[in-house]
Amino acid sequence: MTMLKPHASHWGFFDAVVEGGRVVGVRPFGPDPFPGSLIESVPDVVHAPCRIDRPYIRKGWLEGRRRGAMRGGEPFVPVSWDRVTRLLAEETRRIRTEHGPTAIYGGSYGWSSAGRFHHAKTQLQRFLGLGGGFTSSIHAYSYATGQALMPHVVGTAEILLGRITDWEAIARNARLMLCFGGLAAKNGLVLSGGMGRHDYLPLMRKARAAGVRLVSISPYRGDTEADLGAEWVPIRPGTDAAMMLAMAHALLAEGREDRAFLATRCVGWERLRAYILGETDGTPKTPAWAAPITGVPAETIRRLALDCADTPNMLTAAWSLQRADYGEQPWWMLVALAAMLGTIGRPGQGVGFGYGSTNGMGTPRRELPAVSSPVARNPVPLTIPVARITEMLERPGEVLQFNGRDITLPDIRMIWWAGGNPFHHHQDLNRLLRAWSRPETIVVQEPWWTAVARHADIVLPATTTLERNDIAFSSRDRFVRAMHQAIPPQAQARNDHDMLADIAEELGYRDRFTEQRDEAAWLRHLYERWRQVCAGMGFEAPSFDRFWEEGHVEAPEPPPEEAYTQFADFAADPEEHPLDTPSGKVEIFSETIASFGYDDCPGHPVWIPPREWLGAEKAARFPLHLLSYQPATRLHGQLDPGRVAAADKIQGREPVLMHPEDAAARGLVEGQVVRVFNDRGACLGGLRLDAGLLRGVVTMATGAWFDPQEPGVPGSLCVHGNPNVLTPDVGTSRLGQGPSAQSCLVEVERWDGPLPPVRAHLPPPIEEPA
Ligand SMILES: Nc1nc2c(c(=O)[nH]1)N[C@H]1C(S)=C(S)[C@@H](COP(=O)(O)OP(=O)(O)OC[C@H]3O[C@@H](n4cnc5c(=O)[nH]c(N)nc54)[C@H](O)[C@@H]3O)O[C@H]1N2
Ligand SMILES: Nc1nc2c(c(=O)[nH]1)N[C@H]1C(S)=C(S)[C@@H](COP(=O)(O)OP(=O)(O)OC[C@H]3O[C@@H](n4cnc5c(=O)[nH]c(N)nc54)[C@H](O)[C@@H]3O)O[C@H]1N2
Ligand SMILES: [Mo]
Repeated sequence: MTMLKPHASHWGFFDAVVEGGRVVGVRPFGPDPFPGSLIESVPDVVHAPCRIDRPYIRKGWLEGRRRGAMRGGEPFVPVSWDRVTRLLAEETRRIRTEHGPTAIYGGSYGWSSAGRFHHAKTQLQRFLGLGGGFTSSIHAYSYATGQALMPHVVGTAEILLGRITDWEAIARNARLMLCFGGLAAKNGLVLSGGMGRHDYLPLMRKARAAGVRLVSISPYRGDTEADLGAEWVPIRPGTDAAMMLAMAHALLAEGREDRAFLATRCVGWERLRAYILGETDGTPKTPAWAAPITGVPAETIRRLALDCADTPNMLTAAWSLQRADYGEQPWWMLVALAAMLGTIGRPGQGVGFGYGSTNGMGTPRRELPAVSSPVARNPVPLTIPVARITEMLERPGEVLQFNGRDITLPDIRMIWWAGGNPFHHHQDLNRLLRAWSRPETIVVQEPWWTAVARHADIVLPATTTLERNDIAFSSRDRFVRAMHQAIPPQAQARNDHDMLADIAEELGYRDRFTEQRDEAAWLRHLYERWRQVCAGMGFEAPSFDRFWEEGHVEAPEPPPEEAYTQFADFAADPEEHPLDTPSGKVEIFSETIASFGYDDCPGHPVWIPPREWLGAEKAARFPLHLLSYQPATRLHGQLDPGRVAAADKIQGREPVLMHPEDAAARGLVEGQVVRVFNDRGACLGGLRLDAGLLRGVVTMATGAWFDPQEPGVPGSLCVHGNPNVLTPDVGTSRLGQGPSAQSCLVEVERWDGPLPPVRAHLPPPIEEPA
């Protein structure tokens, strides 16, 4: 018998087609205009051979090789749920007693799954918080730098993660949109929490049809869909701040800056102006100065600046620009440019970040409350910038400077991860692997044998979303989805909530953790709480039972005349609606940031050459700039074992995109396996030629599962193509301490050796007990 089960994922809503207890297919969600192909991988991954079937413990851990043990290379031994539950309760108690709660790292960064109740990280942090606390992380890999910076500049991080000026307002009012980093269509395939509609491309097309001229300033032509007809301005990676400064110079030279806006709605303009004109450092930031840095002709820079002065416009930059050395600078300078143009808060104009970074950015919507599990208070006040994890493990007791604070790094004895994969997301994996040897115990909850599970001591098999009931919700989408359980838990997998509830029971706080609700009671509770708040906001949502039966709730679309422009109130009346900055205005110069005394992020935007870029000395040895961007065929590491990702690989390896002339210069040909390397590591990839790349730039998507040829040995070749063996692990600056993966130089050569097998999608060696 065939059954259809309403379901949802970060890559969209769908119905699961179930036959004989297996998910055999998917049907896209009816109202979705552009469902995308990622859902097609769902049946493959749910029933993949690399599902974790039982709880496991690393053999060496059982034999006492804990602190100092190099993880990832040893077999695992299966254990029963009973035993592992008791053992984890004891271990958690012991670590807390001997070393205090800060010795447990529970930052657990990662996307988990779309369901809001069974959200693994939320469940884990609730468990650890109620149990006595843990060291946590702050900010997201996506935009950590912006999260630290923007509150100083415009008083809020909403300009990058919240309700930004919507596409409706842009289509109606703007006639030019400058997109640093383009508007990559692949990025709109996903939304954290899932979505009923992939509105991303349709909204861009609508703006284009309304007459908005799009300019994509990016090293890669493919960053904007061909049918959007965008002009392509190729730029060297990491140099956007220089181009923006030169645009500012061009505006100044023609007297086109909006003096009234700068005087009444900004502070610190005079300081930046002096820098642009070269009064403070002897270097005027002219277009001719920027041309050799950026590779963009001076005349193009000048013309674009003047076009902005002549035409109602929106400025945007991809989130990727700040995942780079000194990533604060291009974003801050983009705000300063919009301030010079006086566009901030004008209908459909100004500046916003991430229109090209995920579905839902700029989608017209009404504010809705969130459906979410309650978080528990963490009694430990210690949070580490999310991308400083290796440093935290390497330097216990030492001080890390961050956004005006001095953080004393804790001595971590236990790491516990649920719903994230540092061996996917973190930079310089060989360095992480060494630091990862320091704790005594590492616990990972995972449905699959991902790289983080393989590098754990204690592995708990989690169900996938198809094996439980849940509710999907995203604040950037109008739909709420009922996620019906489609199949029974596979093998001995259990959901994250239940496994933690049992450990909490051993530790004596089960009822505080569960609040004495089971799954069904939780879903009803979370929904009803949401429904009540909605009612207060004028939206009458149906009862839980009706919602569950119908499969989704749709909140009405706002009428077009409600098109939203961010900062409109402020622009209209800055006295009545000041920004939440110290001055109440846009801080082109920030006294607060200047007072930190960071030379890597001074008081106003500047050009600082990245540590790694095509203009660096190091480029003599590693002459190619590697951009490791988001994958079109999966979500990070998720869905990598599925058919969509598999179809894109070349001889089973992640594609490396290269300009045909760069390939010819190295004697390389399309479809060949290549070795990508630098001083930090090496991986294999499959060569794909693309004349839409700036010469000297190569790209690899993230997400091919880390597959070291010799597991557990730092520096080993990744045979599958995970670019994070190559990327540097250094904070953007002491202000943001964000990841700087995009500042990465490499070389590429032919791989002549025998082709090592990819084993990442098979279970690791397992030893049955005698
Ligand atoms: N070089 C480079 N690196 C990058 C980036 C880049 O641009 N370049 N981008 C960065 C960015 S922006 C991000 S957001 C990160 C993403 O990094 P992550 O969010 O860590 O990546 P995911 O692969 O989504 O990890 C989620 C994990 O949760 C697991 N999971 C799914 N459902 C469940 C569940 O129900 N229970 C449990 N216990 N686990 C579950 C999945 O199997 C998966 O392993 O990567 C970052 N890394
Ligand atoms: N399909 C799919 N979509 C995703 C994700 C996924 O895993 N799969 N992940 C989601 C997540 S977690 C996030 S945070 C967002 C990230 O969203 P983004 O950060 O916007 O995505 P990226 O693909 O890393 O980068 C977009 C483009 O920026 C360009 N770029 C890189 N460096 C520079 C530079 O220095 N200057 C200029 N001008 N351009 C540059 C690159 O050509 C790249 O293609 O994507 C989300 N969308
Ligand atoms: Mo992200």
